Amino acid sequence: MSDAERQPGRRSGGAVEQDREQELSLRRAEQRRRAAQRVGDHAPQEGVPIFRPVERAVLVAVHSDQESRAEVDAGLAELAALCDTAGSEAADQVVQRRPHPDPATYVGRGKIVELRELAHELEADAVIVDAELSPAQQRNLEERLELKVLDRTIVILDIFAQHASSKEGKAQVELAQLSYLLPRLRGWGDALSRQAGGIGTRGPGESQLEVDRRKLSRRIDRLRAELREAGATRRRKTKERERAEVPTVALVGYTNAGKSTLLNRLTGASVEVGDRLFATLDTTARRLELPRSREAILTDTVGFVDKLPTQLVESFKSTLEETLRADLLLHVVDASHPQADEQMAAVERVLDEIGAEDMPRLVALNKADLADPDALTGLQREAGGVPVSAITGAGLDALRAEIAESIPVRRKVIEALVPYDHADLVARAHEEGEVLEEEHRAEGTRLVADVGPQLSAALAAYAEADPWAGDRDGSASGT
Ligand SMILES: Nc1nc2c(ncn2[C@@H]2O[C@H](COP(=O)(O)OP(=O)(O)OP(=O)(O)O)[C@@H](O)[C@H]2O)c(=O)[nH]1
Ligand SMILES: [Mg+2]
Repeated sequence: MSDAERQPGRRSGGAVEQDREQELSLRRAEQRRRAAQRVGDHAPQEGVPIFRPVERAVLVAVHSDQESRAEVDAGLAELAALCDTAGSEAADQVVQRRPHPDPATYVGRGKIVELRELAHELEADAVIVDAELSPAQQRNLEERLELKVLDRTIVILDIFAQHASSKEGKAQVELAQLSYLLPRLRGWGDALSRQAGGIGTRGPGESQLEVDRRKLSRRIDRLRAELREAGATRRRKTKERERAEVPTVALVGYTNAGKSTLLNRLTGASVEVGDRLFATLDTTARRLELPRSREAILTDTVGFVDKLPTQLVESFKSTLEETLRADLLLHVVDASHPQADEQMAAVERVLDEIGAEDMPRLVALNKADLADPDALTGLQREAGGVPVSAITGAGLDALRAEIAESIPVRRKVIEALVPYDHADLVARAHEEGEVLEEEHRAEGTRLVADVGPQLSAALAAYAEADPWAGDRDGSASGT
C-alpha cells in the first residue's frame, strides 16, 4: 500500500526540475549567507546549539481517525510550503493510516523500515513529521531511522528565526526556540553541528556541543524579562494612542491571506508582502481613513497557521496582546484557498487561545478576484464577510464603510474661535459633526461643536476653554 500512498511527481528529473533545482540551490546559498550573518550579528552571550542543515526531506503524516484524508493532504501540502519557505526541499510525502500516532515512534514499526529505505533512495537527509513530536518520539524515531527527525514546530520556528528583524521579534523567536529545545536537549546531542544552512540551523546562537541546561534556563529568564520590558514600552505607546482617542482595528488571519497587502492598499503603507508563509513578523500600525472623515489605526501583525506552535503563541504574547486591545478585529480570509474554511477555524482557535473570543470582528473575504464565485458565496453565507480584493481594490469602499460602522465613535465637544480665512473648518463641522452653537464675531466664528477626532485636532489650534468643563470638575484648562 505504501507506493499507492506516496504522492507522485515530487522526485527530480527533467529540465523544469533542473531549473528548479538550480534556483533552490541559489536560494539556499543566499540563506546560508544570511544565516551566517545573523549568527555573527546577534550571537547571544551564552551558546546554544545550531542544528545540522537539512536540504532534502521526506515528509510524513499519520492519517488518524480524527482527520479526513483531505485534511491530512492539505496539512502535508502546507508543510511542503513551509519547508520551501525555510529553504529545504520536500523530496517525497508519505501518509500512514493508523487509528492514532504511535506514542513511542509516531509512525508504526513497518513504516519506519520503509521510511528509512525511501530516504536512502532519495538521498534525503531528514524526515519531517507533520505534527509536534514529543521529545521521546523524536529521539526514538531518530535512533531507528538513523536520520535527523524534525517536526512541523521546528520548521515554523526556523522560518520565524529567518524572518525576525526587530529586536523584540528576535527575542520572541529565540525564546520560542529555547523553550522548544530545553526538554529536547538530550535528543539533539549528536545531531549538533557547527555548519549553517537549511532548516534548523538558525539556532538561537553559537554552537556548543555540551549545553548547560541551567545556562539555557537563565537565558530564557533573561529573554522573558527583556520581552516584559518591551511589552511595557509598547503599552505606553498604545496608551498614547488611546489618549488620542483614535479607535484601533487589528488585522488577523491565516498566514498568506493578504493582511499586509490589504494594509498597504487601505492605508498607502509599504509593508513587505510576499507569496510565502510568514512574510510578516513585526507589528505595523498605520492611520486608516474612513468615510465621513472618521479614522482608525490599522495594525498588521504575524499571521496564524494550523497547529501554530504553542511556544510561539507564548512568546508572541505581548505582540498578540496588542491585538486584544483593539476595538475591532478584521479577520482577513483567503477566499480563493481550497481550505478557506479550515483556515478560518484555525484562526478562531488561536484567537480563543489568546482570549480574544469575545472581541467584535469583521470578516474580509480577500482574493475575491481569484476565488471561485460559488465558493465565495458559500463563505459569505457562512461567515457573513465582505468580499474584497486587496490587489484590484474591489470591495474596499464597502469594507471601509463596514469598519466605520463597527468601531466606536469617539467624538468630543470642543469650542473654537475660527478665523474667517479658515471658514472651511466651520463648513466641515457642519458636514461631519454637529454644531451646537455658532456665533459670528469680529475675529471669526465662535463654534461649539461635537466632532470626530480628526476635525477636533484641526480645530484644536483655535480652541477655547472646554465649554462644559464647569459642568464636570471645574478645571477649564482648554485641553
Ligand atoms: N490575487 C490576489 N492576490 C492577493 C490578494 N491579496 C494578497 N495577495 C497575494 O497574496 C500573497 C500574500 O500576501 P501578504 O499580504 O503578504 O499576506 P499576509 O496575510 O500578510 O501573510 P503573512 O504576513 O505571511 O502572514 C502575496 O503574494 C499577495 O500579492 C488579492 O486580493 N488577490
Ligand atoms: Mg504579512
